[in-house]
Amino acid sequence: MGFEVIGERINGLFKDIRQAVAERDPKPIQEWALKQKEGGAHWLDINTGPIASQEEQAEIMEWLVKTAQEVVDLPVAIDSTSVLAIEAGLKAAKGKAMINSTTAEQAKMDALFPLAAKYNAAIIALAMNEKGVPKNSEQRIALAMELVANADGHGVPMEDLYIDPLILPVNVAQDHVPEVLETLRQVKMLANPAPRTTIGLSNVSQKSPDRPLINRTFLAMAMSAGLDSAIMDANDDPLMETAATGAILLNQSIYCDSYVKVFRQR
Ligand code: THG
Repeated sequence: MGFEVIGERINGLFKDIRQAVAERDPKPIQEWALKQKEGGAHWLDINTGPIASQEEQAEIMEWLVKTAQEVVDLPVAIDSTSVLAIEAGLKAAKGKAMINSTTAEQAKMDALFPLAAKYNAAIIALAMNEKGVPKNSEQRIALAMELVANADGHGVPMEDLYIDPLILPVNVAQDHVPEVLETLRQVKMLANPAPRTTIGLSNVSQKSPDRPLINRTFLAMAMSAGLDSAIMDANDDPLMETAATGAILLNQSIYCDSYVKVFRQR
């Protein structure tokens, strides 16, 4: 299994998606599903955006998942803080699904790892708990160890567990960036087989100028440290080319002259 791109674009954070959700207009959802697949996404992240009621979040998640999978055969990553919305997404999803995400809070782990096991779903697990996001790699790793132990205890295999060390914007949390890289290195040594890793790549450049440059530079560094998937912009060509080239240089995919094309069509 090579590097996996989880397309970030079907997210209520984006104005066009927010509006499509409000009007229950399938068109922008389906256009972005197709466009991200064309770009080379292997998964589609699906996030309703902030919505007050849990019931409404669940209903919208179900609609978004079904609407996207009507036009593409890609698996979905169900991105929500609501357990109700996540279960609604899992029920609606075709094929393999991914839960995005649990934290290391015991109540969250006790609700979501059994769901992952029941639906044979992959699950992203964030290195944070009720106290928030840790400052350094030692504390992030301590949480990753709890996540690994709890996943294992609930019968979730390591190849379905994606540890997310949580990357924050470099303009406000610059000192976190090397800590995240060190966490990636150490997560790969926590268990054998190792859990997988992921990050929300675009977080790193929020509110900075020249976001694409920051995103692709950090991606190359993170891949070298052990990153094997990212929630990212599948339609940023230089970024996708960086991911493809990283996978070649790390000897994770077999070199051929058309390796960028191969990466995006896999
Ligand atoms: N980890 C996990 N899941 C995540 C994140 C993470 N899901 C959400 C997020 N972080 C990853 N996805 C995005 C999507 C969009 C942006 C950043 C991360 C983004 N959006 C523009 C902005 O805020 O400036 C929106 C601008 C617009 O409306 O055009 O940057 O870390 N597991």
